[in-house]
Amino acid sequence: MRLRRASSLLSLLLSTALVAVGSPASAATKTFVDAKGDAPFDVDIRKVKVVHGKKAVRIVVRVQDLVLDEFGLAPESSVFIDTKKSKRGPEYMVGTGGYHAYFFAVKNWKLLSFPDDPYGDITCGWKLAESESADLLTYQVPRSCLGNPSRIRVSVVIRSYDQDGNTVSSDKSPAYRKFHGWVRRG
Ligand SMILES: [Ca+2]
Repeated sequence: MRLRRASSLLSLLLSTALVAVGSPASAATKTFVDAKGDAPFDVDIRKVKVVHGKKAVRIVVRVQDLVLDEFGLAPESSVFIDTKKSKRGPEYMVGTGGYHAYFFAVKNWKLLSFPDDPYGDITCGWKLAESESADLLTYQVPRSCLGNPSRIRVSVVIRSYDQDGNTVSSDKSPAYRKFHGWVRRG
């Protein structure tokens, strides 16, 4: 499932890149730089790019040296998406972990299962692509999955674990339970 999502996103990204050349104003984009060396290289977040287009939100996370395991999976990652300033914390999370990619509703920074989807596989068309060679994790979520917000902001966490499931290291961008700036719909 993951691989199919990844390959379809790749082809989507390629076609989007070609289209974007002719319509640079179609999405609002902000890039946030994260400190280098504040975490071990395999979880060290360097950049978080948020592209808020008319139909989808794309979050591209660059890690200093992304290492995928034998299953082609990155360390655990969480992209928390805030859509309502009036409600505490983010409303959604898209991420990876436990050999799985998932999309959850969130309340007070805690993951909520959608009623029909306890494993976060809600099928609203979100996608994930991981590139070890480019050190990029790319998450794409249709705006309709997010309640069509006028603006969003994100908080990113990447963790690695030892064999017992204990957190070995992590990087949080911009910081624990803090968000980068708002990005309005382009
Ligand atoms: Ca960092």
